[in-house]
Amino acid sequence: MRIDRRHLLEMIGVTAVMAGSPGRVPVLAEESAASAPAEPADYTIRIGTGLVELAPDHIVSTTLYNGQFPGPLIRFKEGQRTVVDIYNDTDVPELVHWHGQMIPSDVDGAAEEGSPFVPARSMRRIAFVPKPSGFRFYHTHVVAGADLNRGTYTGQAGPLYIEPKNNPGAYDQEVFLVMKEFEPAFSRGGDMAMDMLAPGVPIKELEETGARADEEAKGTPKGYEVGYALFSINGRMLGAGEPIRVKEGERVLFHVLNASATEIRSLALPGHVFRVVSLDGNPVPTPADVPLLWLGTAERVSAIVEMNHPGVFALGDLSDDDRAHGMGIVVEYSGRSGKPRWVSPKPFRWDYARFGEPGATAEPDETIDITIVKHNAAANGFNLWTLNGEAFSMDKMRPLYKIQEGRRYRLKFRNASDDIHPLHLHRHSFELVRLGGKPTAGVIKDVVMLGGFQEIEFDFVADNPGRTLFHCHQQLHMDFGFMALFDYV
Ligand SMILES: [Cu+2]
Repeated sequence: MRIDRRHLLEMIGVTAVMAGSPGRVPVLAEESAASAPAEPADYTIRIGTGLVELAPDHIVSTTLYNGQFPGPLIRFKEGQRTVVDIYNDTDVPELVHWHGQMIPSDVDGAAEEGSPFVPARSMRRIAFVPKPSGFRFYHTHVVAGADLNRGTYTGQAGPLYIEPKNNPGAYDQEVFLVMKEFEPAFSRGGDMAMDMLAPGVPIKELEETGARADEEAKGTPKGYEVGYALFSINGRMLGAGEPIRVKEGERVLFHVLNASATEIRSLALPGHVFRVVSLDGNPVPTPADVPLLWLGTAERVSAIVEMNHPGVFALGDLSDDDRAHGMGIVVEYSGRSGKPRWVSPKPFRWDYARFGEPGATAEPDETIDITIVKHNAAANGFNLWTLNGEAFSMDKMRPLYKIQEGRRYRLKFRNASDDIHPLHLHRHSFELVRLGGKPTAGVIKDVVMLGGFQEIEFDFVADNPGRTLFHCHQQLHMDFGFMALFDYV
């Protein structure tokens, strides 16, 4: 989606009109019930079923925000109180989660933290002060379980940018890219093994723990996985939408979001390099050039590409099959035409530490060890996930960890499974401390990929009181045990 001011103003204008649509009884959140009801909303999100034309011969029906995919680009101003009306036109309760923002639990949009649902056929008004600045996003946060018409399998996701108080911006064009699959289906086939994270050497002890869990499963094969028929960037299959039009010498700032429910995505532009400037919307200490990007579910990368190789190219995923089914978008230099070119890049290991700085992070006040184990097909044919032996219970909603405001916590994850897990902490960001035994500092994120049979350590400061959810962002994992709650004492 290309951004221009006129378009943005139109979008705001449209939503302001929709906020006043008649015939509905608003259910107001407690917070706003006390404030003036006449206050107009700054934004309105409408959840409802609609169509997405991925290509003329591929029109899918799913649940959308404001009738479109991706949901409208929202631009908040850092530190400026914002009122959002969320209308739920569906027959099931919904939740809008403000991913990557440090806001209170009741508006964060996670039931586990105590955010109220937006009831079916009703609305809810929320208000909060957006922060911190940078590239965030918003998406549904309900349990999908075995229902592929719910949760992040639907089209409920949209990019969100929180404008900093002062914008540096040394670029000519800003382009938001939302990567997303459609038409999901379960299969018995195992996850495709992916080996793209540094350092990539499996830890023997974790392999042994994983093997013991397999033995306990008594030869039960692995549980269901999800595959997709259609792939898209900004809701269009490769070649079906408008190209990104560039001029030679231009510096284009790409904000890339992996809005997949379950997949890890990659992105390359033949003949060009990405200068990564931000991860998950947070500027990195060492911007660095890379030939391609890897993004776990819900991760964001902001990167500048200098357009110095005129032609027509596919900016696309490395997987030939996924690209053939739509995962890409055409980049077209002015004055150039023809079929988009694709050249597969050489293998490249993704290493977050490349963007960090040497030197040590602050010492934590406390370290929490968490071992992740997969129990094959233990939940009605789905893999069940445990953290230190416990699968999260949606019925009990018991906080596993008590934390204290002001303290710095180090989370040390040990992955005794062969899957990559995009680990996500709500309402806080964290600093990467150690990746596969290698120290780093200064990389601030809210989602990080943990490779199969690997370890990772990150620190967060307990600076936003309230229930805080931690989970794997892979919908199939979070729905089947891979969650934990932190609560402030
Ligand atoms: Cu996971």
